[in-house]
Amino acid sequence: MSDRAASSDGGLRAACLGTLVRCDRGTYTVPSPLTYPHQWNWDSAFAALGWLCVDPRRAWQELETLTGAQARDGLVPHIAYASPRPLERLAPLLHRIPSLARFLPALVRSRYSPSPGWWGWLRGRDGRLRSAITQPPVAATAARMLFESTGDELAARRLLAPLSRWHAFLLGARDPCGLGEPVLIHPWESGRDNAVEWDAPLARIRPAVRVVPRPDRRYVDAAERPSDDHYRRFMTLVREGTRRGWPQRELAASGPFRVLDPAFSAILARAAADLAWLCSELGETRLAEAEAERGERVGAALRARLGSDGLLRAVDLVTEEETDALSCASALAAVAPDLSDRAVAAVARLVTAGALASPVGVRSLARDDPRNEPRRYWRGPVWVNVTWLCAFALSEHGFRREAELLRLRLVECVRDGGIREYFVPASGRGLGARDFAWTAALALSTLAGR
Ligand code: 9WN
Repeated sequence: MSDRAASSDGGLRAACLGTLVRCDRGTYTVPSPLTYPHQWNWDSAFAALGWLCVDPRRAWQELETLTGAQARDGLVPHIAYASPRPLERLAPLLHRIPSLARFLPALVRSRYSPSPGWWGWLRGRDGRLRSAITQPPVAATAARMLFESTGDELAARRLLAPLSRWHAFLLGARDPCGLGEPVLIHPWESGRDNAVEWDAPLARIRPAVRVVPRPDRRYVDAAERPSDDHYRRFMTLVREGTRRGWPQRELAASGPFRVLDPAFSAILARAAADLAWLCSELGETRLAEAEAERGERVGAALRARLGSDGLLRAVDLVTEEETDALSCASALAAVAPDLSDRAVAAVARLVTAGALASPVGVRSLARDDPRNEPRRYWRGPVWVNVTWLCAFALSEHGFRREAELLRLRLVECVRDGGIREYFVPASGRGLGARDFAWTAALALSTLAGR
């Protein structure tokens, strides 16, 4: 399939389905076969919405597999690694023998960096190797959508406890000072790795890791990926966390990188409210109350720090300074259920006609920001999941016309730019990984009128 997906809706649907099938690993979906060969957290929630259009059983399975990788403390990891290949199976053993440990990079070289050893060979409930950080908790909202469409009580019930434990972790260990929002301890947790908001907090991290494996650049142009300087700091944070044994509460209270991300918080506020609804539909009153309380707590924290322009911004907790950047995080804040009309109207303007608007969807960074790089990852391009979440948020708040406009732009974007990872805002050219699962899944869902 060429990068240009298809000219008709039917053709586009078929192309998207083709991508989902190529990313399917039976019980979970990889974000992209070449660039991201494992299971990622929010990617799977979006993939589930794509599967819902063609195979609802497979959609539920996606979320169940995701929560299977949960850690004992409730964290659902940002990556659950695919079963190691035969040679890779030796890696945890070799790691213990110093003279052999140097052969490790050669064994795990070909797939993705960081490999599981960087995190200290951690395992989830289901035995899979996993990372030690999390990602935006979209899964409960996806579960609610699956339930509304399929009514499958058995499948929904299996997710209630793990999702609730994850939310409890985010507002427990990850909120040691009672701010009402989870503290993110690595830029990867935001899902917007090299966003400009993280430049200042990352600048304080002295890069202790000098040589970083970059298999990501085998398939994607270096100009479209985070820089080496970013990667040295990302990996330094990982190495340091592993050296300390990942004390989640301590890292959130006094670690070297600590931020509040309005996008992550808003997604959690919505997820908790959706899980409360699901629990109450299934008669789980105690869980429903706990989740409703969590959702309200995050919502109140967000409302309390709305800016004078009606928008929310990221906070660097080490300096207690708010970022000066206007990024898609401010737009994604509208995903929170209880925001004032004024706040939602500010977002609606911003994404349809303001600094984040483009003909192909919502920009990751304001058009006139001097740091804007239209080709570089989260520093300018349009991402389909962001446009989709903004459309969803606006429609939930009753801004139907604006939501519809974003949906039209999303479909045009994928039809013309291909099933790629992200897109140049002005031209719509598709960039980054090919055969990108959430682009396919969310285009399918939008075409289905969901
Ligand atoms: C690090 C898988 C993930 C997405 C993130 C996106 C990118 C990883 C990377 O890919 O991050 O987690 O290697 O760049 O930023 O949002 O979940 O698609």
